[in-house]
Amino acid sequence: MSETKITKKKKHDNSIINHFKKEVDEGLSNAEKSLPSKYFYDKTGDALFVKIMHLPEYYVTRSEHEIFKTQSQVIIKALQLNPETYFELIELGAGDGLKTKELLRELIQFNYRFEYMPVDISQNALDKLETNLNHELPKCKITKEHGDYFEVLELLKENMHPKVILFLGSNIGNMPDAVATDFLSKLSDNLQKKDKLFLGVDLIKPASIVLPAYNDSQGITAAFNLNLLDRINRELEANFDLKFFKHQPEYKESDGIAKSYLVSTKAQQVYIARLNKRFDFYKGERILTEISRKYNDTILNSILSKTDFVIKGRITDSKAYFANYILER
Ligand code: AVJ
Repeated sequence: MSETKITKKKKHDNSIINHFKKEVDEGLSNAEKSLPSKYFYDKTGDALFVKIMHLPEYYVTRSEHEIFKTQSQVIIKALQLNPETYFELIELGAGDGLKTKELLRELIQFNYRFEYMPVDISQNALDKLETNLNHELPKCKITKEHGDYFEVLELLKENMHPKVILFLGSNIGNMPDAVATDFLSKLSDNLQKKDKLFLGVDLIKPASIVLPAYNDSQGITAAFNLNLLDRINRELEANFDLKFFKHQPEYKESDGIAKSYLVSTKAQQVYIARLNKRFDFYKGERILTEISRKYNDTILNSILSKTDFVIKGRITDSKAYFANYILER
């Protein structure tokens, strides 16, 4: 007998929550506590991230947006797109699609034949994006996919249409280099010879610029980080007292990795009902909640050397804060 749509959805939801439980349990049981940053993005987290993207200190989005706004024809040329050849434009972690819209507008204006496929971990963000695009760019054909980056790889094998993968916003920076290497290898294994990856990365620069981007004066990034504990409270029936955890960002230009922690400001115990477990925190103990790696050509090349991707081009903003690389396998 075939399953109903509702049973399927319930099963899907169950598997998401079980995954969440498992990863929270593992992360908080480690000697050095950590939580996966992908769980930032619930409804509250999405809204806070939209605020982050507009913060004066958060140069990341603005720099990449400038590239899309002022160099969309350069992008189209670099991707060797042809108006006659149908292609799929697949965006990993599409979010609100603000930057991509600049490119979509240009492609539609010049009658390129393509379908836009945004992928995101947040169903909420995807639904909003679809509504917005139907309104602003009604000619754009859009098919959304809900899931994390790895889940979506399989989808790429479904047909042989030429593909352009957008992986923007330095989202790859949330992965440790070994994970990024593994992910890019798997991605290239799922692509055909002439397919392209358009990869946006934040470039290594002084701490005086990077650190404020993760420690804004309005405390939005702090709220974004702390929302992770609140989400655990809500979804896993935990009792984290947010008063006693503090946002703590770190960045050294010499290692090029911004890190966000939540510090326990006193010795305390937290109970997570849905795990039926207690977790002890000593005063000053930290949970690593996010890494945001910054890159240069050397670092990127060392990652790519273990994959089938090669660099075909590089576009930067006027301040050279950010780079979009064109990669081909
Ligand atoms: C969306 C992962 C690129 O790491 O800069 C912003 C997320 N975290 N402020 C980043 C984020 C804190 C962002 N990425």
